[in-house]
Amino acid sequence: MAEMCKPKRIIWIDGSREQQKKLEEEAVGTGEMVCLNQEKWPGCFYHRTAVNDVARTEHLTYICTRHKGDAGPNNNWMATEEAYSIAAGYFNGSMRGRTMYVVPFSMGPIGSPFSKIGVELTDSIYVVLNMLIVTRAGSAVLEQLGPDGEFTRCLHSKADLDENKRLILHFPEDNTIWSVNSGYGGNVLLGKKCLSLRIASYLGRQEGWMAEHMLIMGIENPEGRISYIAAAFPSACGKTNLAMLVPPEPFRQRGYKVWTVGDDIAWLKIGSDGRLWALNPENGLFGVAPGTNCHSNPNGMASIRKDTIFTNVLLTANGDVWWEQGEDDPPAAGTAWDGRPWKPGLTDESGNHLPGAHPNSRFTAPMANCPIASPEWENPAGVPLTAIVFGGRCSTRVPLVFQSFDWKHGVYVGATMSSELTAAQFGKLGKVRHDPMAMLPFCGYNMADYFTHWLEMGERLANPPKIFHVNWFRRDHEDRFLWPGYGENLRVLEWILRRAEGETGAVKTPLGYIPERDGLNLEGLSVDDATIARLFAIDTAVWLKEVEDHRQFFKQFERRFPAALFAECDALEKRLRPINMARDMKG
Ligand code: SAT
Ligand code: MN
Repeated sequence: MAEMCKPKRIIWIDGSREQQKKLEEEAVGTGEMVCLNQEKWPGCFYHRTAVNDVARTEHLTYICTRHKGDAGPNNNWMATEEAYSIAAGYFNGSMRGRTMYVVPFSMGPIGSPFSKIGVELTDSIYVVLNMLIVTRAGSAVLEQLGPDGEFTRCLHSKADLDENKRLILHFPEDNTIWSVNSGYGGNVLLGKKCLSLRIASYLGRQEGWMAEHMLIMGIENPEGRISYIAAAFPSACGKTNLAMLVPPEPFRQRGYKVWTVGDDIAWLKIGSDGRLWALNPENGLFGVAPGTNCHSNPNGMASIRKDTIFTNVLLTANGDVWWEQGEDDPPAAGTAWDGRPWKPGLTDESGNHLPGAHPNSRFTAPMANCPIASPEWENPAGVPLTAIVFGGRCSTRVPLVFQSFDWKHGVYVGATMSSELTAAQFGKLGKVRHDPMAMLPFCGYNMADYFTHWLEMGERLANPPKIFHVNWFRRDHEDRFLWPGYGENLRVLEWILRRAEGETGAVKTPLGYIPERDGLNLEGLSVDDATIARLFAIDTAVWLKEVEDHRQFFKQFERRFPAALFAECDALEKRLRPINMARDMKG
């Protein structure tokens, strides 16, 4: 690789604080990072990416396999040899005059049977400093690897940051990732989405486990029993906030507590007890800054108080950072995410508001900073799941919460998830797209085979978690959210746990089970009956159209697609037909 990239020198990352400090100083020296006001932000730094490089570029992200069918219609595909050869052209001499850093890292606690090792070669000091936070990196990983252990080969070069030559390539058959001409998190911190989701999902299918785009949290009830939930939502739909939720007052008083295990990725394995166990392979948080404040996520705010890297937020002359819907009023002046001078109220030629922080600006913080990090978050065995929750951002159709009838139906509910696009991916904001299990951009193989794998996992689970769907984002006619969200979401999670543990009844609807009247604990919350009715309303005509849309979506996978999920379409359609509905309601 060094021969191809031609770096000036090579540095091995040992994971020591001394080396990290030296790299921080060097990055500040070259201007790649800015040292923030150390009184207010101890150990914190700032970085700005190129203006054309601020979110994952899904259209430049490829799964490279010998056969196109193995990547599936859910992925961009390139033939293995062609991909290597095009990218080699871009990598050729790309590190000239630069340092190549060798970053050995472990996803999952070093030595855990769950964990996977990778080695990332990169010419970006920013990548190194981020990897030191979001993964466990350094010499201890090499020791664990031994002389002939298997690892994911990760190569990254900023090259010229030329977006016309940007490629994020995954070679699952070779356990290899090549990323070139980008400097943005999800494209370049190769342990994260590239390894822990795309490559890991592929390995998981071969090895009988699953890699999922899920947060993991523990909920402790007043008796001190902790139950764990994993929840899949697309990027920028509130996974970090939910994972760190603060219980609403009446719950807090009764002794409810939340414990964060992970905020983005879960690796799921079947335990010897027949339950599904979840591990967070990451070591840090890579969260969206805008909207993060002491109301939306006080534990998130506490997590970024020190030793954090801020990317593409607003920077002030005195080393402070700011973002929209953050904690404080905007500063009188600063430098915006795109490097331009900024002041409050700034607009472009057409009068559009110009934000100081990019909507997808991020913080990178050690998980250990999180005040409610679960004592189990580094348990090499993971935590046992009571429930899996799917969710998306849907303004209209989808009820606040429903439970699937069984595992198979739950897989259908996950497979038919859709969500409105957010700033985390290039594309039109608000456009609705199918995003099965929130894995559309992250499944490293044909999703037809992925659904089959989900179904097979269910068959192997003697005690499967129950599967639910939530939607915090339903709106009224005036476009206002019907549900208050944030901490109040615990009310829904608490119902989910009671339901999963068989402690409460439910009402059967065509979509699944919903809470009985007074089933949700709404103590101390002023949501009227009419609002609750709207939150749970199911428009049959709309859902009948929706089933047809599910079928069309499934059809693109052709013959590889599992028939069991088409059967679920038929079953849902049948339940939605009025005559069946009347009978179901009675029975
Ligand atoms: O892809 S990132 O890891 O940069 C963030 C996300 O989209 O979830
Ligand atoms: Mn994510």
